[in-house]
Amino acid sequence: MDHSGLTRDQLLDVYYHLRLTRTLEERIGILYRQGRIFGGVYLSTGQEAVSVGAAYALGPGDIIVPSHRDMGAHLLRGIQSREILAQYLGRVGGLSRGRDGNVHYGDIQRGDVAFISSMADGIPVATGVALALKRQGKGRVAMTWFGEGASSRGDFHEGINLAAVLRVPVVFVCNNNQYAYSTPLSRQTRIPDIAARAGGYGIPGTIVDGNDVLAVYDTAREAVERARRGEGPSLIECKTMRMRGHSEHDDASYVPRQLLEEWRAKDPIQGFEARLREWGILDEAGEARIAKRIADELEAAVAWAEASPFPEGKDVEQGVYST
Ligand SMILES: Cc1ncc(C[n+]2csc(CCOP(=O)(O)OP(=O)(O)O)c2C)c(N)n1
Ligand SMILES: [Mg+2]
Repeated sequence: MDHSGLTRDQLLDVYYHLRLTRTLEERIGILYRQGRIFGGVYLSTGQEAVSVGAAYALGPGDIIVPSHRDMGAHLLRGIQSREILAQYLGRVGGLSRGRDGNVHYGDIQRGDVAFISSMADGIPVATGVALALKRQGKGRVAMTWFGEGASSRGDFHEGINLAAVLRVPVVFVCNNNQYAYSTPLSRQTRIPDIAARAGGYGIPGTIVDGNDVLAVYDTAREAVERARRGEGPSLIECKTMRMRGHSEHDDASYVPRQLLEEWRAKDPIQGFEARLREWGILDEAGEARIAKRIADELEAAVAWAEASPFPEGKDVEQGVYST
């Protein structure tokens, strides 16, 4: 059986990151419903394999430009769950040091470019990052994530076209979760596959089962290797489903229940767990150990975040202007 060339420890690490992503986001959802979070909360529940699988294909020197549903990518880049919780709680310990109450965070030191809220604007930014990396000539690559809705915006087309023409080392990962807020795919584009858009720019476009973490990893690894070889960008379309509302204030009542049930049966974490068990890599005790490790980590993380103070008014300009 092919395990994507990953060792047993790496496979368990992938599993840990999938579960950490889900559990951390569930915790954030609870904090939101308790009224303790200031901004909106956009979860990746049911599509965690897109950010985890793709980010797992990166090396330490690579740079990510995630979007609002890519918690797994932040975690794999070394952002700590406690920093993310402090971010959502608006505390000084958060990545924007209390200046933002949700998703606009990253850390350039760790190769994580903060999310830009304007949909698809991460694409030209990732192209610029990749141009800088190409000029450095060290074989580093950039990877960016966005939704299928974002792929109908101008920045997507201009950014990908420029990346293709300049042959810069960037991987474009589209999470096609069927909805852009309340708009289903069929009402925002006539094409069924976002990957087809790659053809318009002369780059490879691949469709992958976005709920199969190893399939996402395999496809991303190929695209990353191609970029490292100097062969330019690729577009990967991960077919998945948004299992929550657009944000936690939205009950997604406009999404057919039947569709959600179909996708619930294809849950990426349960599916991967079943395979790990089949391969003899995970058993009940191992699963319980990982669950406990995550629960303990998040307990400590929430306590750490809550102990972190709110920012002081006098520091509001700190880090805002270039000095
Ligand atoms: C230019 C722009 N238009 C509208 C919005 C409001 N908005 C935020 S997320 C979103 C939907 C995005 O859908 P998609 O790209 O499919 O990503 P998903 O949320 O499904 O992951 C919209 C319309 C925005 N942030 N930026
Ligand atoms: Mg979408």
